[in-house]
Amino acid sequence: MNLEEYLKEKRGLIDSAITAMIEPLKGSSVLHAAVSYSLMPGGKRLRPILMLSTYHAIKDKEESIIPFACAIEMVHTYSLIHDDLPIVDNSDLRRGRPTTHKVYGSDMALLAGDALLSFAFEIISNRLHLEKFSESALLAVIHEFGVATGIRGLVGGQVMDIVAGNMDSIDEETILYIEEKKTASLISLALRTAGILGGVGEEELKALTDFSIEFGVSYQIIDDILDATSSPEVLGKDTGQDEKNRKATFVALYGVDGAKKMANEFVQKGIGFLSPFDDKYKILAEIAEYTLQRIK
Ligand code: GRG
Repeated sequence: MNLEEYLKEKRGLIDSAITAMIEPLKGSSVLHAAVSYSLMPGGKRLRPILMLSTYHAIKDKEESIIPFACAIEMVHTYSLIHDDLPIVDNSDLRRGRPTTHKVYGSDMALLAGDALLSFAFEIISNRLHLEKFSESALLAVIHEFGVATGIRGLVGGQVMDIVAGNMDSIDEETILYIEEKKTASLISLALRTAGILGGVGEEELKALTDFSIEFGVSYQIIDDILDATSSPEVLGKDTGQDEKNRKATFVALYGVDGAKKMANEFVQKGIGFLSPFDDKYKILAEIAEYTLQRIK
């Protein structure tokens, strides 16, 4: 199976699991409709695929981690819904369709995002997971979700993203802080969840974390490059948003070519952290390399 087929198969797995998970919420009519519209058919499912792939590399199976992979996609989708709102980036298009607030209104979009974040915690804290994982591993993962999505992660990064947009000048340190927090946090959460539930040692968990931070920063740089160079028809979302919102990005600081070079360097540095494990995490390196093709 080549990488594209692999990614497609894993996307299908995540899509089916998410569909089954949101089915019981149907009673909440408008909310279910807004949540379901935001989640399905969905995007690339990168974060859940990274989680499944990492866990599979460790345990040679993936079934028991699927709910956690769906939970991370719910967190990610919540962040996109809120990020698109008129009071934030004010975007009209996402994943090839009108944004959630364009269809359901800002009030429902806000609530759908809130509901998805809470739902993620409901899913990962289900006591049924105790049949597969230890109490301490599960508690650690719930804590990781809290840290990665909160002040020291996603929300903290987004706050700095907004603050930096109003600053007169931007520097590399500020941009790195934003990209590590708002984007690498969730990518790191995907790998760390797999590592913790897969029972890897401290050193291996650190290597997975180091890889994921470098890759996460690169993934955001790629997103910023595409925002400057691609089109809504190709990307399925609004472009030119960063310039419009005066975002602090490496594209703004070093130009498109400079940012491309950086995206490549971050991926290569990240892959280097996996080298002590030979081919064990080859799939992660392949996925990281594959994302660079978007800016070739
Ligand atoms: C300010 C109220 C308020 C909310 C903001 C926390 C938050 C909500 C946003 C976090 C920042 C954010 C949206 C980062 C996005 C990073 C990113 C690269 C998104 C695109 O990811 P892809 O390409 O998307 O994986 P798909 O659609 O494929 O899932």
